[in-house]
Amino acid sequence: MVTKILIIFSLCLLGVLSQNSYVASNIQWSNNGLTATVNYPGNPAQPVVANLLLNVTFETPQRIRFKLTDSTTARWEVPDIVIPPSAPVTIKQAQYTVKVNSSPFGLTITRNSNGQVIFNLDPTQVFQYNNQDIILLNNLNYATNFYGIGERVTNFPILPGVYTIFSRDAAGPYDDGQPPGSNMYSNQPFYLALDSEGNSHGGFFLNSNAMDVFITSTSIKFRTVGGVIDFFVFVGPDPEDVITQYHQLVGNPVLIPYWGLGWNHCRWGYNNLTALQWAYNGYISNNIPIDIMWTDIDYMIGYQDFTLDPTRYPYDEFQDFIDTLHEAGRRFVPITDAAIAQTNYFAYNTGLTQNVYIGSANHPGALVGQVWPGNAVYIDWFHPNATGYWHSMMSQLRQVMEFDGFWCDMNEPSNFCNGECGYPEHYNNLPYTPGQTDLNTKTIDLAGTHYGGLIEYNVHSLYGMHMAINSASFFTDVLNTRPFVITRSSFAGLGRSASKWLGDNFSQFNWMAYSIPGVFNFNMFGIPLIGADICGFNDDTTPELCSRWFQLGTLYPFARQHNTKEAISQEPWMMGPTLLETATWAIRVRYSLINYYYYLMFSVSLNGGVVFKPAFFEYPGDANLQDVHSSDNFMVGSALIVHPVLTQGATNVTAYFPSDLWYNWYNGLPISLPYNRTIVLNAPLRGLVNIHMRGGYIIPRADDHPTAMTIQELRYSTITLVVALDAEGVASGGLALDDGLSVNTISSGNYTLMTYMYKQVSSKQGILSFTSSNHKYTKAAGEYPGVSNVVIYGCQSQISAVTVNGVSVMDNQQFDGTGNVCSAEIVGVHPDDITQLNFSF
Ligand code: MIG
Repeated sequence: MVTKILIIFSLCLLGVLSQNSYVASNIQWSNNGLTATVNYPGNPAQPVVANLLLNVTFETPQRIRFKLTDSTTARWEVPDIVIPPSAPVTIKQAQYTVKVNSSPFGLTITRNSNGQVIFNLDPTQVFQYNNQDIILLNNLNYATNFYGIGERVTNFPILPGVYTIFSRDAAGPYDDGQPPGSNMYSNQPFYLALDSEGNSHGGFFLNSNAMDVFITSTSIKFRTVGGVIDFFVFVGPDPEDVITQYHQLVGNPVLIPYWGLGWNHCRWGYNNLTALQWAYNGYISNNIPIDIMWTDIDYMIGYQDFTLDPTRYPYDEFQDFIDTLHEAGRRFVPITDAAIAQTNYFAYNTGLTQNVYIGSANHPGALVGQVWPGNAVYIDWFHPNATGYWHSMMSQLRQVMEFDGFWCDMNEPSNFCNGECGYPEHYNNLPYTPGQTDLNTKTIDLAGTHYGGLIEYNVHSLYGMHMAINSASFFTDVLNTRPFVITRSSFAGLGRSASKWLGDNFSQFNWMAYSIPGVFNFNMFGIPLIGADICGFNDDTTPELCSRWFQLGTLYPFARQHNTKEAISQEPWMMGPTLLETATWAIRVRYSLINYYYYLMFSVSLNGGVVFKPAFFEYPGDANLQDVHSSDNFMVGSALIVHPVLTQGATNVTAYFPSDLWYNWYNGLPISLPYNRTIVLNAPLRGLVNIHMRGGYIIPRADDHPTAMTIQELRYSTITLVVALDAEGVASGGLALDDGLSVNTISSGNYTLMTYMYKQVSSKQGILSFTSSNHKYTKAAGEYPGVSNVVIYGCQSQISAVTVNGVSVMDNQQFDGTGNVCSAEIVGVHPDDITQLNFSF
């Protein structure tokens, strides 16, 4: 009885506290939005921000922004993230409608095309605006799947629950006892929402403070400890629309160097140059392609940034090694940690002179934390000297170690103490604590002071992004080349400068499976060059897991093997013949697709969007893909679906195929009808991953993929156009040609975009046309020599002739009647001269 009363009493109390007591008045409409005052009348029981200003802007036809700020006192707002609209739109142009409820305050945003409410600040539900405890609820009232809200190891969609956003050096589940879904390195307060019919919309909460996100089957709620409410809603209505609308706001992904799509090798624990050379030579002697060699913190003197240990990595020999890589068209990437060792050496001393460190009340010049080198200090990226300092450190390092890309680690920023080592913590007694974990855990003092009066409490989660952006600008501004910068921590907007990997994972099958939602999410966040440590980082891998991970991971946009120093060797030749063969084939499959990957990366840099995606992006109305089969498969672009093996001991895979025509990528054999069902496919461990090509697409396959040792060589390879026919006998695809390195390729237009279109005109006749939407790139000698073969999947009879302007250009043909695959060898035409190939059957 007593308990019952207590429960009822506390429910009432909760009800009172969670009521929306704000009232909107003075609503002023303009052509491009509205403003209103939103006040808390009377005497609040707790300290609230009583006088708010609401500002709603129709930013683009598909994007609306609403902001709630304190009308009396300025509060912290995240700078320099979003790209403003060129000009706001009028109510007539907008594809949404906004309504404000006065008392209690409420706000709804509706998608005009179908009348669906896509944001509902519900006047009957909680709304709170306290100094360190702001609650914003989007109460949709209909069944919705939510995706995004990073960074965490997560299911896809996110299961109902509470999810924290605050940069943390933690590997998620099984690390320091945290459950799946706990907060990790990055801050990505963006979600994609999908109803059961596939209508999608999105939301982005531009706020850098620690927050919890509460997800139910019909709502999403944000609870943050600071900043303002600055919220963007995207109307969709398809998932890919939502993502391009979001990328328009935070920036399209940076165009990475061509070589960055190559195969990467890394491990922690190559303690000297001999060990690193051993790894490289292992690739060469086993005839395994290798593009990019990495070094972990092993190269430094006592883990001090920007130093190179001359005993273990002798300067001259090391530079010879890097020269060898460069001469073969390969690249080299070193790690750099976020904190500078507090030791009497050039990097620390220069930073002190230039005043670029985060300060604290205890140590005004430089707040002290502890990481690998012992005591360490942290860069204040808001200080006007920070960029110059960082660039000059990178230049000095590059004089002894000619790197091509940069790896930014520990930039949450990580600290082995909680707060400033040896001093009391701050902000560890908040009215509300996201994640119910002391926010100082494994990071620097949240009272840390930054240039311009900023405090670490507000800017903590921006550190990693700033480190990566300042590293990227060294490549663009100092070296005048495209950035290949891989960071662990990120914030929204990172992708327009830099890229990311998923951080420390474990050598376990479930971690391999979780990498797929991870790669999906970062594609949505605008960071398409993303991947997980292949074979697993922590713990010992097995030949089986490592082989399966190669089959999957070589198809991540960013494909890198990495390993902790504690674990057994997992280089492709170190675990027996199954791994050796499977790994080599897997890399070569990637090579066969390199033109396709580059085209996709180029396209998203131009237009926004995703490269590696859930199949529901292509089939939003297919309930099976939203649910059971949301992440046991993935698509690369629109043309390929992949069904990797994700469980131990399996030798086949239950593959779901959405409604379309599908052909085996390797040999063109069709998947038999009907679709919209699962089919059991063979999936041998010592073999190739199941990739199927969708009818309606053309992929330019690199001919030299079985022999090339670098992707650089594939720039000089002829291509086979693989044409997969849809039910109408039509297919199309593209190719992006550029120098692969220049910074201003897109702005200067110095590229060529080829489009291939095939049409089966009749059973006797087909036309393959070549057009280019931009034909500006002048190829270097021997580059992209053109089409050697055309292969048609879904072909009804053999090709009898291929002609250009009536002249035969066919040298050879083949037809496989069981598989309906026909092919023709093309001779005597230069790709730049052809506009059309005519096929006779
Ligand atoms: O505290 O540099 O995520 O990839 O090998 C560990 C050593 C520091 C964490 C990175 C990992 C890297 C490791 N680093």
